[in-house]
Amino acid sequence: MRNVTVAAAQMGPVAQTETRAAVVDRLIVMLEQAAGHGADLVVYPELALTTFFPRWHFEEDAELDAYYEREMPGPETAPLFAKAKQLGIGFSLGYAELTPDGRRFNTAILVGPDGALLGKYRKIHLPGHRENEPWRAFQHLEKRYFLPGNLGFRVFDGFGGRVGMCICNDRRWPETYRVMGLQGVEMILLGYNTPIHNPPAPEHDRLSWHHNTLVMQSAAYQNATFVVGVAKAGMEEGVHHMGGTQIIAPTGETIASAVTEGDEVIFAECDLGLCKSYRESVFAFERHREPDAYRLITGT
Ligand code: ING
Repeated sequence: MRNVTVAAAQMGPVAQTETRAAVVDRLIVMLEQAAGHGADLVVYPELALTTFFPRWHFEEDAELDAYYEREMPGPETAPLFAKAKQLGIGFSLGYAELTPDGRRFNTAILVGPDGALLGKYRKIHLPGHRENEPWRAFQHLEKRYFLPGNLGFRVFDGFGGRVGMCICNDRRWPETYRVMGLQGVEMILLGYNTPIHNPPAPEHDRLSWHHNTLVMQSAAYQNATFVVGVAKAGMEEGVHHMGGTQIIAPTGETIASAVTEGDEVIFAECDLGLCKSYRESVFAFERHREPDAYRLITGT
């Protein structure tokens, strides 16, 4: 038994005017709740420190820069790192990263219970569009505000197992999970900000929850891994983001679900050993996969 007690810390809306300090206070409240349940690891959403700013078109970079972190931890996020280390709890956190040489990424980090940085991921699948499209009820300008991630899909040793990360739209692409599956991942952590309404395809809106669960459950089963999906939810600056935060076992079953669209911590005690039952039978990759037949995907 290699048990990891994981806490999925769903967030409600973050207002445009909400300060980093106020948001960090909310994250710390959920961290302390998680400690009360004996959590080893807390998973926060994508872009957890700010409102989902890609919904707007900014003319000036100066206005845009306000949403990015130049250092992590920085003065405003240090209290979260300190509290987590004091409580002996690891966490993953999504934020907008501005590198010293001016590159912008949609980033997530994994921090161990001792405060050490275990891993970093930069979002690879950037949805939406690059130019302002005024016909939309709201924009989705991730292709304008971020570069595609340059760190690949990696798996890190931590919490007694193999832990990977991805971000939001990445969860809709099966390749995301298989690349980590081939590295022996046992738990994939992902945060998301998902508007229920998708302007180019409103006929999909009613299926938002179905699609959210479908992609994560199938990935967990097909790659013999736990998947932890954590929303920033609720009506945020006039845009309704779905909740749907859940913890999924390698069986493909959801074993914990959020029931609100606000700040809500859900828990599951995950025996990473459960992955073996699938990894050594139906999904024994080395015995059953046929890479020569997949060349159209790999482009090799
Ligand atoms: N958000 C959305 C997501 O992939 C989206 C984009 C919304 C895709 C609605 C499809 C339908 O969950 C982010 N941030 O990637």
